[in-house]
Amino acid sequence: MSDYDTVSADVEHEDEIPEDHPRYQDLLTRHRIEKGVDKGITHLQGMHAEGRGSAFDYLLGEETIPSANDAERAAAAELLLAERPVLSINGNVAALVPGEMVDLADAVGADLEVNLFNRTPERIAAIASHLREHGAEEVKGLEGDARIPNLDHQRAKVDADGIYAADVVLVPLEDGDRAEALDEMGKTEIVIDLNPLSRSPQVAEVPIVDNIVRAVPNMTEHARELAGSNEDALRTIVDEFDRTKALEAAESRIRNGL
Ligand code: PTJ
Repeated sequence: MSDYDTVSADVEHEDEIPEDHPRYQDLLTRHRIEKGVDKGITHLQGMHAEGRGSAFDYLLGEETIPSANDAERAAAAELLLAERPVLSINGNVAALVPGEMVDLADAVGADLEVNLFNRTPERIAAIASHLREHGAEEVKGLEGDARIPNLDHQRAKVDADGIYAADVVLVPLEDGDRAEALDEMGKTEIVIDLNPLSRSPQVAEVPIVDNIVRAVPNMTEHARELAGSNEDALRTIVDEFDRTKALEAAESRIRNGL
């Protein structure tokens, strides 16, 4: 019998998932993605992305490993130092952590921008109103009046006064091409991705190999704790973070359980 057999597949509300289930967090995450698809927020491809993420998380031990915690602290410092920080929201992020992204934006003074791989006006509007239901006051991404250079199709569209003008961008669960194109624009990128070998964390200044449901609340906690720190102290946290070591530590945990 697998761990999943004890929970019915057609759970209506997430409160029905027993919190003492050994795979509680994974079941909750799957449920939120399914609901996101039902609501027109999450693309069907988001289910595949979730499946991949879930497999990596299983191998990580479904916990925030120490190097990921260091990355989350460095990311919080980087966002606090930024002049124009933006948190990018796609269909998976909106389904999994809408209120948590609003809290993080509030803690670091960042804008929220909907930025989709599979961009349609309907999904943009659905995600923006979902974020507003979770407390967001302003949501960018509806204009799409600028383009990320060297990237084709709709996924290059961003707001001129949002991601296009940002100095630091958080891009969770991101497609590798866009992460590379943002990197080429000179943005400081913070990426959350459970696959340390994916191109997005590989190009990020701060790669966070952790489940977004754990990473974002932890970044907010770090940001609130660091909020009173001066610029030098924040800069030291950023400078002391070693992105190569963090990626190696995550890969080693996944491959060897170490
Ligand atoms: O909503 P859209 O149209 O912008 O599309 C969003 C998806 C996620 C479908 C799109 O960006 C996509 O196809 O992304 P990829 O190329 O599948 O990359 C998603 C990455 O996120 C993969 O490397 C997964 O391992 C990782 N991932 C999935 N779920 C989580 C995750 N990382 C952290 N936390 C998760 N819960």
